[in-house]
Amino acid sequence: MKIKEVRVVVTCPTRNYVLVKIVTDEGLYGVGDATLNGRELAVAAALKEHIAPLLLGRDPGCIEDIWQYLFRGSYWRGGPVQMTALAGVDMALWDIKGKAAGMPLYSLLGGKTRAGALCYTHCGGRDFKEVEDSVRAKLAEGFKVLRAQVAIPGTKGTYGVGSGKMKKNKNAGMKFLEQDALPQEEVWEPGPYLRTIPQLFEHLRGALGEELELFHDVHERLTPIQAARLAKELEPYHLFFLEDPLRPEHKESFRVVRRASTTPLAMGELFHSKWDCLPLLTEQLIDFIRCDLSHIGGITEAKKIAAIAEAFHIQTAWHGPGDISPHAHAANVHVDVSIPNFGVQEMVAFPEEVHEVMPGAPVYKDGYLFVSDRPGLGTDLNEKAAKKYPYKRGYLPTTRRADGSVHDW
Ligand code: GCO
Ligand code: MG
Repeated sequence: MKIKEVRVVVTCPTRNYVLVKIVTDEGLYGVGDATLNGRELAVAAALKEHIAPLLLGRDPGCIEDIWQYLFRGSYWRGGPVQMTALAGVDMALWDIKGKAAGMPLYSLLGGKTRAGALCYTHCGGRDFKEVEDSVRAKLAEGFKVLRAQVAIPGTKGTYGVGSGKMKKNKNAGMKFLEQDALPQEEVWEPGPYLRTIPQLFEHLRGALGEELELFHDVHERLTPIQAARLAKELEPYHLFFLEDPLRPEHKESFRVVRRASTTPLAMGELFHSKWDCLPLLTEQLIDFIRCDLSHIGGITEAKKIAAIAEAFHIQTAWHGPGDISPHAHAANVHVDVSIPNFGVQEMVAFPEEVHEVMPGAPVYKDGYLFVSDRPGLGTDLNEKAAKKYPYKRGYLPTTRRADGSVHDW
């Protein structure tokens, strides 16, 4: 079997997605996710201009060799754009391998270690009561693990509570990306944030008890000593984990947070390779590794990261936001259900437009996600439907401190 064609599809069914479709001379094809929120066309160009010509005529079954060829063979390796492009290719190749073997991906990866993947969803609100109501509603839907975010008094826009530059579609009630919107600017200060979050969890535990699993996403905003203070003050509320407390660049700083508390720590959505993860794993500075399969070069790299983590008693919690496609979500769950050290899986409920363009997303039932037994990833791409939703330039929000200086969003 040989690779005959590499197609790159950019589509915006409410938000932008980049898909790689690899077609073989035997008619089999695979589709992978190469979406990088806010920089979609950079990845599409890398794929079309630089990577596709390198794939034509190759055996799609040699996934590891193609991975090494695209990563090491290019000399200029790594980074979000290239690792997202590589992820798209990698997922498409695994999809083809599964289809050629007549096996679902989880079976190729060693077979099921569990029936479904325990998953979490997001709960946000303008005040503690709204967050509590949101948690209650999700508990009623069967969720067992919940992420809680709340608006911070005196700030403008809070991560995980608002929804970025999206406008409501009157007919569907869905939010769509605005055409050519520029980044929304939010204002954030550590003082009010650090005072509010422990109070939020005090409220939630008081109202809802100890049974449910709760956690919080810091979104890489704190300094090491601030993160240490937050982790310590959250100890009485027994979080499932504290997500991404520090920026991805200074991994050694996790030692400061680790020493200060027993709150479990999770990190990784901004990492791009196993080497980014290494010090946190080998020093056991975190409890959950939560890379994004679409930004680390796909399933091949995820399997290796999971294996290294297993040796250090660390579980996986792969990134699963709405800005990566159902193909990536399916890849997440195939890995989740086939490795021994799976922890939890982030999930989103995709709008109808996404299902129309990319059918086959994992199915949610009573707190767990399930993938189908169809060969490969079990997802597909409806190229005709994709054309109905042309690309719209869009950005993630940016954050400034009260004095106007740029801060991490
Ligand atoms: C999460 C993430 C996302 C990111 C988004 C950026 O935990 O789900 O933090 O919401 O902000 O993927 O593109
Ligand atoms: Mg996050």
